[in-house]
Amino acid sequence: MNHLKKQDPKIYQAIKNEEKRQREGIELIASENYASPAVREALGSVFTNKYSEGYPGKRYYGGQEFTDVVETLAIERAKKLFKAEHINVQPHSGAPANMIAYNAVLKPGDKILGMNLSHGGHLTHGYPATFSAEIYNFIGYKTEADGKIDYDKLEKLAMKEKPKLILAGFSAYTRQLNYRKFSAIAKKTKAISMIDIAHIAGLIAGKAISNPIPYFDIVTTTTHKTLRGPRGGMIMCKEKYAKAIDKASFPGFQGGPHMNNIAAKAVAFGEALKPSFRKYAVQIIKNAKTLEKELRKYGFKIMFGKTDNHMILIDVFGSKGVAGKEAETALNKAGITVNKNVIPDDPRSPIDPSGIRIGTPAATTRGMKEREMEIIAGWINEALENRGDEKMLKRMRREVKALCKKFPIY
Ligand code: DSN
Repeated sequence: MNHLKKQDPKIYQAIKNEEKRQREGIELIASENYASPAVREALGSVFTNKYSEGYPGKRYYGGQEFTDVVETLAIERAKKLFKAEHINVQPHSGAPANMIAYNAVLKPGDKILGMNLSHGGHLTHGYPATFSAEIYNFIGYKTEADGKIDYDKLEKLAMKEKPKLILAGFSAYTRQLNYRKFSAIAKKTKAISMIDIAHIAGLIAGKAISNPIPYFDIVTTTTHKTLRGPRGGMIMCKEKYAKAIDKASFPGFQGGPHMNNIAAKAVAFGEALKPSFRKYAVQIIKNAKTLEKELRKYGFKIMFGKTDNHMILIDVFGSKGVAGKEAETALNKAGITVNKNVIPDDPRSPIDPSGIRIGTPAATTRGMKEREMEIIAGWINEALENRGDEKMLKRMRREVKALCKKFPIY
């Protein structure tokens, strides 16, 4: 980064510091990962200079010979990975992808059945402070005490509310969804079925969990979580909705697609098609299950019963009397990054909730396995039990750094 170093030392230094932070700490934020050097090269390429409104073969501006190559490759590779009928790789990220999908098939005021945020849903699935919640009429469904979704209850709710769209998917839920049931309920109530697979896309691509795409009319995702690509979004759908989705993306919601990002998505999809990605996806879940088992031994209360995917939601307040924010801060001091998170019907405020959410995709990318998960669980327990002991947290930070050194990111 010689140019940057000379021209803008402040930004250069911040990047260097961030590199160090990532290198020396354990990343347990369930939605984060490390993109490969090849993905980052595509992201930093000259495609960032190009405007290319429209789609391959149908652009508004000239000079599209090579943008068409990368966008077509991204679509073809994603189709191989997910077996979708139609794919749009232009959404800038997950929230815009959801907005585009809603806009494609709904009118303002239409009803959407989505998962309640505190039960694992996402902001864009109906949280009152979002634009989508201003435009559409969201009804939330919840999980049961055993952590599962009661599909009979969901069906009754759908029959009563008659939503135009039934939305599956989550950002903090840890159990496997019954795609077939979602699809059957949508069919029975004549609703459009949609699933947001942002969190589990990499697990699906790596065949570590089953593929929901055949069961849903519309599927949205991000490309930077378990899928380990650049920050970005994507929409997959049945051919029936292809035109509406494309139109809602451009010109409906977005302007020029970020072609450097689309090139990087294509590279990431190429990586996910390799056999090694399957091993990676399987290991992510093995690591999450080991972490969960170990945390249980230390008396942590695991939400939703257990994990079937890459993340674990822990009620740290209920288990150890530590609020989510305090837990996040103590772990950060020890070099372990997590995020505070609401738990189902959290009695505390979203600003300082009862839980923390942890996930294994990033640690797995750097090669950590079950043995390291056992060590990390011990650290989490020690840091939270002794959260006021600055000396101990500092010592732990050194131990964390030493472990990280054995598992380089790049
Ligand atoms: N911020 C992402 C996550 O952490 O799950 C979702 O938007």
